[in-house]
Amino acid sequence: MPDATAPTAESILNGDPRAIARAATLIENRHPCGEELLRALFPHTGRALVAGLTGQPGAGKSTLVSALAAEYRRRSLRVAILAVDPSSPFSGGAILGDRVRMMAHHGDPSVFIRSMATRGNLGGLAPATADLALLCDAAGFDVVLIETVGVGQDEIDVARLAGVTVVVLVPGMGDGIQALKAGILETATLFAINKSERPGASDLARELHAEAPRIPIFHTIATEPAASDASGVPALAAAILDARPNAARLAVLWRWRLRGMLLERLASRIDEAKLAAAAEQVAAGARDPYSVVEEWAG
Ligand SMILES: Nc1nc2c(ncn2[C@@H]2O[C@H](COP(=O)(O)OP(=O)(O)O)[C@@H](O)[C@H]2O)c(=O)[nH]1
Ligand SMILES: [Mg+2]
Repeated sequence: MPDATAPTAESILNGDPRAIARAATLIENRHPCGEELLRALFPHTGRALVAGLTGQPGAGKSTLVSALAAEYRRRSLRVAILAVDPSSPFSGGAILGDRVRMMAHHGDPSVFIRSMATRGNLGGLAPATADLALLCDAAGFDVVLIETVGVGQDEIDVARLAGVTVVVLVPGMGDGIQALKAGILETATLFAINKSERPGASDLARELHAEAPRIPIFHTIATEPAASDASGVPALAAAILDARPNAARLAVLWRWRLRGMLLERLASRIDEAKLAAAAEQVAAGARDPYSVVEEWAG
């Protein structure tokens, strides 16, 4: 489907910021032009390191992402930041807050920042975010940092699609570890205990180590100057780069990703009117649901 507003693959490969922003919008809206573009760009991807940072609201993820971005810029790496906000209508302020925080990088063409709203995203959050990460990869960004709130399944899915997943925790979170266990803990590549100047940081580290002994733990104070060793940010930034997934891990990631893409495509084929009619028949006892599924998907 030709679209006058769709940027060329070449403009993305050249890192043209306006082209990247327009492509990101097409991809976020699941426009067919976005997919066409990604298909052309795919052979030029695979260089970027994609890291997801997840954790409870207020853990300091945005602050930490901004600090990591500053550290990577210090190393002359280009950084893309994708901030995924929960779909709650109460989160409007959070988007604004993140924007303000990220102003530190405003005007730096080597930092691309995108806030994504999950609300009204038809195809699901994870596929759109993963596609945006590919776009940034093709556009030449060395590191893609995805901030996601580790609360819902959608967010866990986002974390699962990143090559490296940093679970951000804070001391004194009480039974927080138990709550985390359900989903996000097993997706962790690294733990960051942020606000580690607070009491309880070493207790939390002990608890985490008992729970997941093989996952490295970093102590950070994201509000300290990023370059200072006291912030713990240079060490975390280096560990993220070192955790680059190997070929076997990438295949696992792509298996999840392909499954998600297939489900997204199949879901889009469901004829809603036909579905509603069949549902009425099943509800009235005129048909059994198994034969409906067999007839459509068999
Ligand atoms: N004391 C302290 N405060 C922090 C630290 N990191 C972030 N904060 C503060 O925690 C609050 C929430 O941070 P934010 O980055 O918005 O958290 P997010 O919701 O996880 O993105 C802000 O007021 C930050 O300034 C830290 O290491 N120590
Ligand atoms: Mg945030």
